Amino acid sequence: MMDPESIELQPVEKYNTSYLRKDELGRGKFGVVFQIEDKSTGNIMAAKHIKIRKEEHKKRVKEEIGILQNLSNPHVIKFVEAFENNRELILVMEYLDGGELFERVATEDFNLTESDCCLFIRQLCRGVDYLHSKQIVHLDLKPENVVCTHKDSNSLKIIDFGLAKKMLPEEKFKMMGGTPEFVAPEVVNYEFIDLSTDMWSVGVICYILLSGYSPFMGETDSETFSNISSVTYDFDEPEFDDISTNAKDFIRRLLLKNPKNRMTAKMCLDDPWLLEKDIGSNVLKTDNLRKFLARRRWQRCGQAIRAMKRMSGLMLKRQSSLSLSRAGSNDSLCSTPPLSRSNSREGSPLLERKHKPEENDVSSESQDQGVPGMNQGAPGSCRDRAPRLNLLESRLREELSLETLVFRKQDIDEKNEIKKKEDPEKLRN
Ligand code: PIT
Repeated sequence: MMDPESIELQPVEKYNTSYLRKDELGRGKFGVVFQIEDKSTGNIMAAKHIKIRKEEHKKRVKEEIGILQNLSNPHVIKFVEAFENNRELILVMEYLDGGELFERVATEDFNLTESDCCLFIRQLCRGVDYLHSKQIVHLDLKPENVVCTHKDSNSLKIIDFGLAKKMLPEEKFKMMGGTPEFVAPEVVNYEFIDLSTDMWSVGVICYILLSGYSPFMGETDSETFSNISSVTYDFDEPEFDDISTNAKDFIRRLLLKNPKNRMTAKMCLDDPWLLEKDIGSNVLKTDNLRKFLARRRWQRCGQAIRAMKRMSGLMLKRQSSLSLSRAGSNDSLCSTPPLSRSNSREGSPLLERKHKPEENDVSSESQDQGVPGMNQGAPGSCRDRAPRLNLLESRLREELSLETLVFRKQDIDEKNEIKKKEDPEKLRN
């Protein structure tokens, strides 16, 4: 792969003259994806707009472009071209109009069977096998990043290479990131990762597709991390009664703590389940899957609330330092409205968990950075409220697109605490 620094991109002016921006398709890590139209051909494409604040971030996006440029596979999104100016990078890609896989199969009129699940997971494994053959690890495989190519076809593609990495020979690499429910034990434990890290996520996606349950989901992120690290999951839910043993074995061969023991994508393609040997033919109930999707949407709201809290905390901090320098001014009262305590883990009434159902009010706020004095603001006169709110709004918009969480150190520490209590010996190893 090229050195990311040396990737030369076209100017954004050219993008503006060549394409017409249409609907927003979604928000992913660090960017907003729009549907666009090529003015000269009328072709519809997708464009990811990424705001750049730091040089370091630009380098990362160029690394993503470097990866995308070299990919060509029926199960991986096609990259077309990219543009840049000082503030923004724009990635133009093919347009996939089938929507997220899970959204599609969870509709009432889609009669999902195990055979359909095989078809989808096989395509996912083909895409992953292709990436892995190029030593590329995706690192953010989750249901939202598996998209159907057309409304009336069942073919799918992998999107969002925002965390992807080309593994260089001999290079050891650790990461902290991804979405808690889908990350592998080695990510949670900040150990070395490799291609097999993606295979864990394939196992999680498969488990959810078949049952609508998220195998490691806990009440808090720490609990989720703890379940992942101890590989605490089962097939006890009644939804698994009609699922074939081959399907469960397939998942069991992926959800293994030791990455070396997991099946590779190639091995998956030869697995009896993916070859559709002895699989169930029942129509699967997708009520849980619909709940899962509702919860995922809700989680994004929860993130929005936390983002707002963080932002208003920041605003307050700035405000108080300003008001200190303007002693006597009433400006310190100019804050965004205090946000009420939003409790519960992303707060969803639809929370569908597998473990520890007894507590239902564990506030994720307790894990948030405290915002001293946040609720002490009172309405007051404020000369510069408008520009501040604009700043807040634009920062928020960016924060809201952070679907992929960057783990909080507290969660990991808390998880280790739980582990220590459970098995003090294990933690020492
Ligand atoms: C589509 C349709 C759609 C989403 C996308 C493309 C997103 C693609 C994408 C996003 C990324 C990335 C690569 C591809 O790195 O619903 O045609 O963040």
